[in-house]
Amino acid sequence: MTLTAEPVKARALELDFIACGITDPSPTAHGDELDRWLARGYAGTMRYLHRQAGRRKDPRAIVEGAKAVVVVLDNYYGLQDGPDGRDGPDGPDGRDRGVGTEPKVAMYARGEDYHRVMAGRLEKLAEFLRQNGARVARSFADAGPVPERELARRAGLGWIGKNTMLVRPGVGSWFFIGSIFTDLELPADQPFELDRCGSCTRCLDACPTAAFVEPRVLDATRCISYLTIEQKGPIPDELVGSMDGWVFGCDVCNEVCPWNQRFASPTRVEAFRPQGRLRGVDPDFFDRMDDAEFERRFGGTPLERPGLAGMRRNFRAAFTRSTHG
Ligand code: B12
Ligand code: SF4
Ligand code: SF4
Repeated sequence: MTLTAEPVKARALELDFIACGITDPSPTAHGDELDRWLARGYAGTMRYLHRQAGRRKDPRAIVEGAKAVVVVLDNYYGLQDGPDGRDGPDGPDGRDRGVGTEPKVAMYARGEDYHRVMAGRLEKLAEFLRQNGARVARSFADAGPVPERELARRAGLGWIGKNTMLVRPGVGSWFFIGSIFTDLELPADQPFELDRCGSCTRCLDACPTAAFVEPRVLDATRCISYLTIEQKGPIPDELVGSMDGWVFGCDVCNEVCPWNQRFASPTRVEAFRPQGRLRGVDPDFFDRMDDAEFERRFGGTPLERPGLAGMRRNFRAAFTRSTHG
């Protein structure tokens, strides 16, 4: 059976993915960047990135027999919150109460766990491939050794912005990337080769912790997202005063991007709707809580990753003032 790209893309859109492109699993053109990045220690304690490097550079080693990779984008841009809306610091009245009063949670983590939300819909797309003759159709969403941004760029879905995000013309970058490795020989799209950032440097200038070493090179060990979610142990003293109220992830380099400011539109995926988990809480919220209560309230949510000790650490750092007064 021969399947063309069009029905696959149509099925992806039906499943509320906002875009779909196809590439092959051949070695990436940017393996050297990954090696340099790892060698300079920018991955910090994310040791899995070292272990996965070989497969990230040569995606043929990820799924045996795969001949094509179907890449999809999943918009998570907030439904009820406005462009500056957050779980904090804006109150229900929309008034910004300023840093130091309410915690900010990155937009991607405000709804249901995206791994689960994406997995179900990716599996439906994989099923469609199987119905059309695929013997191999394995899906990934932010789990596994897949160089997702690079494959998405190669599938024609956007360019790598100076903030390292995949940015899509007419869309911006508020989306997740998912992929399906299949043995179907689907025709590949043209890679996205243009750099649409031009002379803009807003993301580099706005980063609260100056985490960009140069355009497209992020020292993750300075990034608030890494410090609040991935890192074990204390947040370095030097950075504690720069957390700008963020207690889980950080959206600054996405928020300031003109492509997002101009084009972001609310997701159709209800499960990404913000749940306001930390709305209205005070700086001592986690200090008053024990493990059992944390598990009851935040088990199965993204906050489980840093855990109670991590969230206490994040709150202490986020509410330490530096330049904000
Ligand atoms: C580790 C990781 C992190 C780390 C490190 C981030 C980083 N920039 O490397 C931390 C914890 C800091 C992080 C933070 C965030 N992350 Co993250 N993260 C990942 C993960 C698991 C691996 C990324 C990785 O390999 N990094 C190492 C660098 C070297 O690789 P890379 O970023 O893929 O870069 C490649 C290309 O850029 C290319 N390249 C390099 N230079 C150049 C130059 C040119 C000209 C070109 C064309 C290509 C190119 O080569 C690189 C190596 O292959 C991916 C999922 C995945 N499996 O890929 C999600 C992922 C990148 N994260 C994602 C998100 C949403 C975020 C946050 C926005 C979450 C938040 N709000 O807190 C922030 C954004 C911070 C930022 N500016 O990157 C999304 C990004 C979606 C998108 N639109 O791009 C991903 C794809 C997860 C997903 N499935 O949706 N993340
Ligand atoms: S997520 Fe925040 S801290 Fe990390 S690079 Fe972007 S602006 Fe900087
Ligand atoms: S803020 Fe400017 S430089 Fe940064 S990714 Fe967006 S367009 Fe590119």
